[in-house]
Amino acid sequence: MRPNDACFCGSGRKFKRCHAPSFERVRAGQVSPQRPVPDGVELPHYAAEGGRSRRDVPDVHPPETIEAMRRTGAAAAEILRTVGDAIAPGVTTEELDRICHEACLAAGGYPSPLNYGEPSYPKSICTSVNEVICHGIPDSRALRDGDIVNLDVTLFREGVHGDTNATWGVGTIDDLSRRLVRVTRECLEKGIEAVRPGRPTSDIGQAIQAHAEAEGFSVVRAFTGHGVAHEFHTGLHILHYFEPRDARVVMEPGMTFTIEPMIALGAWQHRLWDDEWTAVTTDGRRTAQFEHTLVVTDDGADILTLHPDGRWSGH
Ligand code: EYF
Ligand code: CO
Ligand code: CO
Repeated sequence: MRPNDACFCGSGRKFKRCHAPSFERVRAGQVSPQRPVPDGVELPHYAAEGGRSRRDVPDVHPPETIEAMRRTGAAAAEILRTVGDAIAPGVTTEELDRICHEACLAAGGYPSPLNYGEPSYPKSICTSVNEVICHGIPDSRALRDGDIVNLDVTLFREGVHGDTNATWGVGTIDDLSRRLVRVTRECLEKGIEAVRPGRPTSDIGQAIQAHAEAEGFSVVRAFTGHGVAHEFHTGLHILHYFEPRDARVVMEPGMTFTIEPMIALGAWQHRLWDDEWTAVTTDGRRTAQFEHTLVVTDDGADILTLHPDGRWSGH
């Protein structure tokens, strides 16, 4: 399709003024030096030297831990909202990282992504634009009118992590991107509704996959929800598609984990950029994601990363 052709979507507008911008691939910008963390901040074990989470830890927690996670989760939700409020055309993802980093410290916590993993992640937030599925590294690229951007915030405070993310449109976005963002949020809602003690974790992926595919979208397979509490990631994996082998893992009251579906317009397969972190779709089409940290209750789930005003971030 050439720039002056009528757009394939039937809008009657020229391709260049309609869907062409959403076919442009995201290109990496410059990554600035790591931000300092002042003395006195409570650090997770990997903060100084990098490294992964300890996977072989319990996923069911006592009430004191759940209450700490509720406080940390609410603070993470407030930070996500604060950073999201700064989204606008022309704002760089590096500026969003600065806002997140400072907000985590101001809240008396540590931005969990900073120095996490092997090789260690260099920033305090993940910013994933358009076809970037997850783990986008903030850089000098400015957001553009029509982009979609996911912000993934995790706060470590009181010895526990609160992990939450949401997707926003930047300026005015096309109808298909708007529908992708809405359906992705609905996928997370349906995943949360499937949480029930005594039921297998595979119920969650089954509910999410059914909704995404009924809407003509696909579910990214390679990245999953995870157990979370004192460690950022435990050995518990929450798949966002149906996997019968997951029927062996049964949900219990006090169990804490994230659900974080990544839903794609086209192919669900991914590849990594040369930075070894940034995951993109193989066909370059867009994805969206929403995430909450949850606890299994006696009759369902509580969202631990709910904003104190009860509203979800993103739109
Ligand atoms: C290929 C990391 C990145 N991993 C997971 C390190 O659960 C998360 N978000 O909801 C999550 C966030 C981050 C993260 C931030 C940095 N990492 C590890 C392994 C592979 C990878 O990217
Ligand atoms: Co997250
Ligand atoms: Co997560």
